[in-house]
Amino acid sequence: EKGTSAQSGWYPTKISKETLPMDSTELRQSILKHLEFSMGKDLVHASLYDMRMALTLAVRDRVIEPWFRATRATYAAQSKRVYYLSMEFLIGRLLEDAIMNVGLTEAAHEAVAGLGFDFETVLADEPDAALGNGGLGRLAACFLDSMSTLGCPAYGYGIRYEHGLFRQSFAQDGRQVETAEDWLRQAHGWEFERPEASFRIGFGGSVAENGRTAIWTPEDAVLAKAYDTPIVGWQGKWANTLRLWGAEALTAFDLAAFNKGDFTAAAAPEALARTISRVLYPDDTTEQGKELRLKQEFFFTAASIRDILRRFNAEHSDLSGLPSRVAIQMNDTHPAIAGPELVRALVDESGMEFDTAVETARACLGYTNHTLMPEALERWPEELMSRVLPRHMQIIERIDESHAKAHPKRNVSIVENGEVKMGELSFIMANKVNGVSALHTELVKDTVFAELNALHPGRIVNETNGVTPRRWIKGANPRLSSLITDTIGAGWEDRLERLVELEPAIADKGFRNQFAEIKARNKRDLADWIERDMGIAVNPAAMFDVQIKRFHEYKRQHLNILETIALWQEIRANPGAGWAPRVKIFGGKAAPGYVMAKEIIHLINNVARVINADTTTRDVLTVVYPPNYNVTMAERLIPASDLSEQISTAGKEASGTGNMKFSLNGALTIGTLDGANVEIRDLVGPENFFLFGMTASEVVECRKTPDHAARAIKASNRLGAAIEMIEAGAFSNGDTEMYHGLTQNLRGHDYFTVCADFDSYWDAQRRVDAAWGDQDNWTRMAAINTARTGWFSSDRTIQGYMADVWKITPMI
Ligand code: HBZ
Repeated sequence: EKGTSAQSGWYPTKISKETLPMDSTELRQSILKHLEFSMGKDLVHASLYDMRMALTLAVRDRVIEPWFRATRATYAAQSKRVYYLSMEFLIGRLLEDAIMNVGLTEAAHEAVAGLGFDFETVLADEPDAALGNGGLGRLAACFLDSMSTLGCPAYGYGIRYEHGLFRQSFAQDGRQVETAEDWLRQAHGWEFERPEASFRIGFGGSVAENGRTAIWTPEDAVLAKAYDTPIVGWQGKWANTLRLWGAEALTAFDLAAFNKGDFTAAAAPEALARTISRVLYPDDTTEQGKELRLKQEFFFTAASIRDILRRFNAEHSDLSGLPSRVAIQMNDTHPAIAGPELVRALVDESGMEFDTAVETARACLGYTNHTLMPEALERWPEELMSRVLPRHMQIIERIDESHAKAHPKRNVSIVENGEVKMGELSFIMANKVNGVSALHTELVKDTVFAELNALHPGRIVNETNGVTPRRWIKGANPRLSSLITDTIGAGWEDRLERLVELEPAIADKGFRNQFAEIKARNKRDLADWIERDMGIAVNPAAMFDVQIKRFHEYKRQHLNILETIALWQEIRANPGAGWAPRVKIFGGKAAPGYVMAKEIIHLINNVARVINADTTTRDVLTVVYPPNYNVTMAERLIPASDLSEQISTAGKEASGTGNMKFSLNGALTIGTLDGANVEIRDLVGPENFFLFGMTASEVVECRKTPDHAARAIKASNRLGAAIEMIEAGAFSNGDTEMYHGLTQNLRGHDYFTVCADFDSYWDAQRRVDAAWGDQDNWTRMAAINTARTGWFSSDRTIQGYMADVWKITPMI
């Protein structure tokens, strides 16, 4: 431990062992051991990467004990297990979370500092695991944390993408530029490779009838190999497994081709097989119907089903008992092939009678719907399905036939107009179907699945989304966490309903001052980061007004930027009117092929450039849009936010989960009656929520007037002027064509009713300004948001799934 470091400018601080608490000493020894024996370095030569990996491995060691214990307890109790099948797990960084959950935060801090490294810098060295697009993938990650915290025996199953969600930059004058994400270029310190858990996954080929069963002979096959990551819950009481499948060729290398000197051909089989787990599809709203996507879906679903059956068969002999031991949750329709695949395995491989197999599979399966947007509902051409999965196509047709026979009066089918509708397939093969917020579940019943709901009353249930308070409060907002603990005592992290105990304290001025001071400090930290990272100076005393989420027209970032333009004009017209100073912050990515969303991104960057250059409004209005929004950036932004923008067209946002994170961290919401906003407003009270806009049914009504947008523009000078400024080239150096697509859409059919909701949004923003004027009252409202939103813990959500869908009781 002597000498100088490979990094210049630091020297190991000498700390005698006696002064360290036990854990810190032990951890330090463990880090040094891993530096030496896992990384092959001594401290003197250890890079930041080496230190981060050594710490990761030392912490991982501490997770092994609860992991084994949980596995053994589940096995001994023959307990039912949950299998959460998801194309996406948007995890972010793991190290800080794991350290927190095993109670090593202080020890790790001390040990790392004692070895001469800055703890925060070491944590920040970990790349985000960005194996997801947005809400759906992040929800899956929160669920993993909650299932482990609650002692719900569970496996997450997904794909080990080599490249996660693309990196975003604004290199081309404010346009989104995508580059490949590369998290696996470095070793992934958390995972265990499991070569013994490998399955051959076939595609294509032919089917031979064989009496009641069939023999499918695939044409191609790849190997699915398991990689396990332990997911430890709060206080290390339980740990589950995230099992991600990587694709490999069955034969790694074509030696014959190599020997003939054709090196490219020699590597071809390997390259081809690997494409299946190569990259995450970056589109979260439009269904692209690509063959590779179907193969990805089948690849991970089939490997998971085989793994589940292997585990069951190792413990039991009678497959009729499967539903009492196995609950499979399909996260949206991406794993919908689980139904037919399970039926195929039961019929073709175990000789079960077809109808019995369908019943058995259904008793195991649940399906979560995350969207009503027609363009996001998966449909596969029958031709493609028959070619890639011929046996599954037969099974789907048979399921469809017997469902139609059982319900002759109704007109619902899985296969229609040459397409296989995965939503209908999932519904019919699941024993429970759930929406993700109260409003969304009602819309699911009344719209997409109205017919099926009538045939199967009671099958649709609601499980309102939630977020893990460990990552989103304890980890992201340590200052607020300390205040909560000081006020209501320890133990709220896994009893988040206890946040209501904060409410009496809110009447106390001293408490409010502390609450305000925490927000102020978080904002100063964020302001420093913005200055360092983007070179933009923002006033930390201004209101931080934040909209962070994927870019989509229904989420209406363009409504926000139009209001920003109008506000800028109004401030210029009345500079002395005592404007509430604001920093408008945007964050988010657009699907690479989504032209309109990318136009909106480009516009925001150009509006930011123009407004930030205006010295007359600089003190009261700034626009910042840091590139490459991800989980880690969310952890930085949310605790520093005053105002949360949840402004989707009513009826379009299934739930939202960012909205919950903001409320919990003491931001007020400006929002529509959409998704879980409705439930947030019910809990915090209408007086602590800035509501605007049409309701879902009013939106539907509004669209019946074909020129609703033109009328709204005519009725609103502000809106008209803002659109005209864009058209006049005010944000495009005089180019009047640059945003033509966007402005024409707004003036034209404006499907997402930006124009019709504009004035209402403007008025709500001015109510926000007025409320900001009374800082102490603002703090009171913000603290009420924290105190009343404990219900949005994903622990509560998972308890709902366990009781209503999975029928599992917790093990701890
Ligand atoms: O799921 C989101 C909803 O938009 C949001 O309202 C909800 O809170 C969240 C969790 O329930 N949906 C998605 O994030 N959807 C996807 O990410 C997606 C990804 C790939 C697809 C389709 C959708 O092919």
